[in-house]
Amino acid sequence: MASVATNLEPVTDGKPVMELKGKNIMVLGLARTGLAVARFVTRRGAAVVGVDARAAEEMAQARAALAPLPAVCHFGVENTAWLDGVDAVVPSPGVPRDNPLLVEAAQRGIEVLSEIELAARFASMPLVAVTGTNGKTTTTSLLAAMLEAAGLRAFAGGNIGKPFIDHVDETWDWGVVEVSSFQLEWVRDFRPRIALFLNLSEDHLDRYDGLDGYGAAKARIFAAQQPGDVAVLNRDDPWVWDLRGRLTARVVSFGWSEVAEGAFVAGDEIVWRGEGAEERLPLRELRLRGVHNVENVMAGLCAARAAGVAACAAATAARRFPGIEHRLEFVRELSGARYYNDSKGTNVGAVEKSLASFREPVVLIAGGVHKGGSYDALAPLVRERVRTLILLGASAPLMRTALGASADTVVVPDLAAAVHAARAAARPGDVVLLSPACSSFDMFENYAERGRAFKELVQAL
Ligand code: UMA
Repeated sequence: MASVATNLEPVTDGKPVMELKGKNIMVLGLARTGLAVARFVTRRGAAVVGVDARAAEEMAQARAALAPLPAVCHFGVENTAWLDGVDAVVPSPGVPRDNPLLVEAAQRGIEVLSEIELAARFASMPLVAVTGTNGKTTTTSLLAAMLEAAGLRAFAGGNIGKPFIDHVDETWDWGVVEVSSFQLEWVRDFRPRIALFLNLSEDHLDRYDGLDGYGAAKARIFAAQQPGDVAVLNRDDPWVWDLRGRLTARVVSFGWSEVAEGAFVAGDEIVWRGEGAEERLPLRELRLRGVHNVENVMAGLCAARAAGVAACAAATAARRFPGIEHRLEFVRELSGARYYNDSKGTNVGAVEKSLASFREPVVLIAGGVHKGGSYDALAPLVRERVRTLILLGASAPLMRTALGASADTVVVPDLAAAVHAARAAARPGDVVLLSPACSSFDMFENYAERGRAFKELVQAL
């Protein structure tokens, strides 16, 4: 990184040194993260004790991937005796803190560290880390594009797609990692030079006691930052903005109203002001749609400028950025109605932002696995924008109770029925929007599979 000019002071402190050779590492959860961790630690001379709560018959892929490695695996049961002789435990993001093996490891004084913590200890590239309830993936991808537009090699990874640890042995000028609250639960020395906290609204309340517990896990993104680092905060999010007095890093902020330093919107332009300069980016030049995307671009500009990206390069990348799959993704127009796939809208905050992005009447398809929390906050926007509400999945009865009085509501058995009901309800000029406010695991492997299924059904109409 020494050859790349940035607006950051150089790193002066040393990272903790971790020796993996000859160590026994318990890898808890053997899906994407766990397999990447197992490959990484065995490459460095460690042996793996792999554990997954799922039955061996369901784990053919994991068994095949681990067979050539020095790994002993246990499927279907979690026995604390397997911690004997273990030096450290790396849980997957999906493993909750009260998992018996993690509780027992803590009691025995065995180190527990997340995959991003382990990766950061070995990574040589500087990191930008992005968290928040919504907008993480767009901002992460956009930031990587801004760094690339400045001629820097940057990957976008972490919670999106390829785990961070898979990038550690590659050559990059910057790593841009999307990090979830789950991944941040077990970090201690994970130190992004630039860390962004975009917003906080109710999500994952099946895992956290409340908004404060969820936010506190996300705020760990700043825990190891030093005075030369940068924290990018949303001024309009009270929970996030409240952190500003408690951070070690220099705070740079974005929001809708004018500030002396940071990003804001003036008229129909994004303005970035700092270091005695002012840059402007007309909103109409962006391909991204929606108010939330204006916030994502502002956050990206703040971080890219802190990383030393010239304003013109950052603005060019923002102009060209097409958006990401499953996030307000335009699918097709049929009989005058426009169909959008927003399968990644898996919580109430995301759906609010998506609905607010349209002026047209909306036929909304929602529902799936209930993650705790309330749907009441959606009622005003549903009343204002939604012509017909089509509900599916396990959460449909709860959603009908909360929202049924605000729009014509129908409950359907599956996504195919939802798409057909939407076509029947839509009039020319309407928007048909899949934005579920729930996760997908009752009917699909994940939100991406749900989004792809929706697109296929819409294309087949
Ligand atoms: N398991 C156990 N014991 C438990 C719980 C789970 O053994 O107590 C096992 C399961 O049986 C399963 C494995 O752990 O085999 C699943 O682990 P995982 O859920 O962590 O799945 P990964 O495939 O490793 O994916 C994780 C992230 N998943 C979650 O956070 C739930 C992926 O984020 C991420 O892309 C991937 O690591 C790579 O970093 C997904 C996600 O939904 C996209 N994230 C949430 C979000 O964005 O809202 C946070």
